[in-house]
Amino acid sequence: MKIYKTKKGIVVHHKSDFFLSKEANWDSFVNRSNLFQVVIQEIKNLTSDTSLEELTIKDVLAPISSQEIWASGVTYMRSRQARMEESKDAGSGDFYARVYEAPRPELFFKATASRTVGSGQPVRIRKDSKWNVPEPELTLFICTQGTIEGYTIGNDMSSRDIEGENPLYLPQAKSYDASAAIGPCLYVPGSPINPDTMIQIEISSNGSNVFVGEVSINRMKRKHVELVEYLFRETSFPYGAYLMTGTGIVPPDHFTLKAGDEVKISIEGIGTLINTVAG
Ligand code: DO4
Ligand code: MG
Repeated sequence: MKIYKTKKGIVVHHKSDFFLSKEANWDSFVNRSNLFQVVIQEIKNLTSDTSLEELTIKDVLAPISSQEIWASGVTYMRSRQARMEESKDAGSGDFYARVYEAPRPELFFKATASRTVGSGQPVRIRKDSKWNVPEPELTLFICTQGTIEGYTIGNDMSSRDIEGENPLYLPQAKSYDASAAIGPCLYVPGSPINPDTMIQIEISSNGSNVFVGEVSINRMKRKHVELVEYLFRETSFPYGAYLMTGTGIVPPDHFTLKAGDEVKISIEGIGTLINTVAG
């Protein structure tokens, strides 16, 4: 099942049918435990509407209202290696090796809805940064009770020169206007996502591919429930929360995004998140 936040309201796509929910409030609709089961019951009382099938990219909004987006770091070997390399002059490479092995994961606050864009909307790079990359990440949706109810695609836009200069600059490298993209929908499969699910990224500049990459989520060092357990330990989320699970794909060091580039991130079962870098 896929749940879309659209300009027309909340649209549920299940099997080949599309339904417009009677509930218009995103927070109340998604923040429920056993989301798959409760929505299955609700759509039994709705009539499917084929016109909703024509939802264009312009009608789809980021699947977020009052939820906070958090992110996990250094959960894949590729991220550990890239962070150690970028921060070696700051003498902080060792911290990344340590957090990769430590019981406690790296978790950081990424964005609220006001700094988040959906598919089809521009992401931004900071004007005071010269080295910027997208980070394609499977993103969990967790309800207030702490259970994983769904998934979306996340782009954790990152300024590598800022985080590499000093790890204490991480919040500035990660959190600024339009630094997070999620979408195109909230995918609610009703059971945990297949561990062999692939994440793919394609970056194009002036119509030509400049970077492609892929990784399976089974390459992640930590379990999803382990990340969620730490996130919810001493923090409550009255509207539920999103948690980006870290990147396993980092472009080579000479690569940086520039205005006009298009970033396409696809995750099997969820769809494709498409964003252009703002000028
Ligand atoms: O520690 C820096 C950020 C790590 C991160 O965002 C990732 O691994 O995806
Ligand atoms: Mg990341």
